[in-house]
Amino acid sequence: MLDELSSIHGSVFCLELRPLLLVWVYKLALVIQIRFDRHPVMVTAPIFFSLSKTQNHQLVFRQLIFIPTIHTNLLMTSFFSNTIFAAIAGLLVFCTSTNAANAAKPLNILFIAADDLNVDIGCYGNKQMKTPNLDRLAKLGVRFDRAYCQQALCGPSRASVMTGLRPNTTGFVRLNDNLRKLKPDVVTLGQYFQKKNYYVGRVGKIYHYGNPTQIGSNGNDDELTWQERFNPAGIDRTQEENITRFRGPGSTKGKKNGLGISMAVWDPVSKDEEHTDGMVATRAIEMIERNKHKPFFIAAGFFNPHCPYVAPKKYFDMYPLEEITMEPLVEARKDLDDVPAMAVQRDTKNWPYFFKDVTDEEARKCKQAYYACVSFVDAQVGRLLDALEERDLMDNTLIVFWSDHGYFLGEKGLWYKRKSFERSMRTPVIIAGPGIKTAGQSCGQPIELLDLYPTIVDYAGGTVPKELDGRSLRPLLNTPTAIWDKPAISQVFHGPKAQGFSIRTHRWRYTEWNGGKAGLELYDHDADPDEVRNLAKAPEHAATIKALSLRLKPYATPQK
Ligand SMILES: [Ca+2]
Repeated sequence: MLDELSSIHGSVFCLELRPLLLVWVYKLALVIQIRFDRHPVMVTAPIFFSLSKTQNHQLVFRQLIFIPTIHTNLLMTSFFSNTIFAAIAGLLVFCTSTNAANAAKPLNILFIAADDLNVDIGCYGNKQMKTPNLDRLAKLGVRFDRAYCQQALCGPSRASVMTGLRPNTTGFVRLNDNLRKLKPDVVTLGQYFQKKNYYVGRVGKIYHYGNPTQIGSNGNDDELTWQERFNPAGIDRTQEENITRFRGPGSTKGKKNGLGISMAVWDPVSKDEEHTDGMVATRAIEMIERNKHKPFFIAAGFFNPHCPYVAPKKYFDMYPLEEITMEPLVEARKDLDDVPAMAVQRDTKNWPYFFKDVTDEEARKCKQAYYACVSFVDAQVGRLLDALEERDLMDNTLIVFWSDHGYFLGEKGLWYKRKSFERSMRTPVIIAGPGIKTAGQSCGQPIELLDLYPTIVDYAGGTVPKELDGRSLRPLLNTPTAIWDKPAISQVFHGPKAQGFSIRTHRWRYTEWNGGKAGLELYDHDADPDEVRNLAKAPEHAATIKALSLRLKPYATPQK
C-alpha cells in the first residue's frame, strides 16, 4: 500500500509541473500544425489523456481550464475552434474522471465474516469443497495458512477482532460478556473509521449473536461501532419448525430450544435470498451501491456455516452423502488418549459428538450439511465480489475475509469448537486489495485475528494505535516469507478453574492447562499436522517446552 500511496502522491506532485509541460507540448503542436496541417488539439489530446489517468477531478479540471487559455493566448484562433477544443477536452476529462477519482479516493474496506467456518475450503487444500468464490478471492490476495483466533468461541473472538485486543486484555472471555461494561472507552475498528469520516455500516453478525435465536435482532452488538446496521432474518430463522434435529433415537423436528448448539439440518428447495445470509449479501450490495462515492467500511457478517446447518438444497446436492467420509468414532477418539482431561472436558460428557446416541450416519449428514453451508456462504461472497467489480471498485477496496474460529467435524471424535487444538483455533484469513503485489500467494507465518485491526488501519494509510495487541501484516503482504517472530496466542476459558493458554509458532503448538497444573500439550506440526501425538512428556522436548512456556508466560494470566 505504501507503494500504492506513493504512486498516487507522486502523480499529484508531477501534476504541479504539468501545466508548464503542456505549454511546451502545445507549442510543439503548433509547429506540427503548420508542418502537417493538423489541429493542435489532435496532438495535445492524446498526451493530455495519458497524463490525466491518475489525477483527481479537481486537478484535471484545473488543466481543462488551462489548455484553452494557452490556446487562446498563443494562437488567438477563432471562437469556433476554441469551442471545439474545450468540448473535446471536456469529453476527455469526463472519460478519464471515473478512473481518476478511484485512484485518488481513500481506500474502501469490505469486511466479510463467516461464523464457525474452518479451513475446509478449496483454496486451503480441501479438494472436496466447492468454493469457487473464496478461491477467486485468494487469487486476488494473500491466503494466510496459519491464522489463529484468540479464543475459539464467537463472543470473545469477535470482540478481540473488533478491538484489536486479546480476550485477556479486555476481560471479554465469556460468550455473552458486554464489551462496553468491560472497556467503556475502547475505540473499535468501526469507530476508528468513523473518525476518518468513512461510512461505517454493518449487516449480519460481526459481534456475537446467539445463532440462530438472535437472528433478526442486534444480538450482542456494539452500537457505537456503526453508523448504520441491518439485521435480516430468513426462513432459516422464521421457519425453524422445519429443521431436523438429531439427538438420538427418533430425531425430532420442530422449534426446540438449543438449536444454537445442535446437530440439525434442513435443505429446503429455496432461493438464496430467502435465507438470512442471502439477505445479508443483498443488503451489503445495497450499502456498497449507496456509498460507492465515499470511503466506506462495510461489514457483512454471515451466520453460516454455524449450526443448525440450513442452506438451499442445491448446495446439499454438491456433496452427495456417499462421498462424505468420517473416521469411525472409536478410532477417532483414540487421538485423545494422551491429552489432559481439561482439554476436552466439555466434549466427552454426552458422547458421541456432543449428543448422546447421535449415530455415525447422522453425523455424516451434519458434515454434508456443514459443507453445503460453506458453499452457500461462498456463493454470497461471490455476489459481493461481483458487486465491487460491476461498480469498478476493486481498484480501491481492501477485502478482508475471516471466520471467528475453526470447527471440528468428527476429527478426534469431536464436534464444534472451544478446544485448544489446531482444528478449532485455526481460521481462514484472506486479504486482497490494490497494491498487494503478492496476489495469489499464501503466507505460512503464524498470524492472529487481532492483527486484522492494525493491518486494515495501516493499509488505509492511518497510524496504528499504540494500545493495540496485534501487529500490521503489511510486511507479510509484501513478502509472505518475511521473517515474523510473533507467535499466535489463543486461550480457552471454561471458567475460573479451567483455563488453557496456547502458543503456536511456525512449527509448534504448546498448551498449558491451569498453568500446567492440569496438564500440558505439545505438538510438532512439521511431523504431526493432525496433533495425534502429545509430546509434552517426552524428555527430548523438555528444552522446547521450557522455551515455549517462557514465551507464553506474559499472555497467560488466568481470568477470574
Ligand atoms: Ca462462531
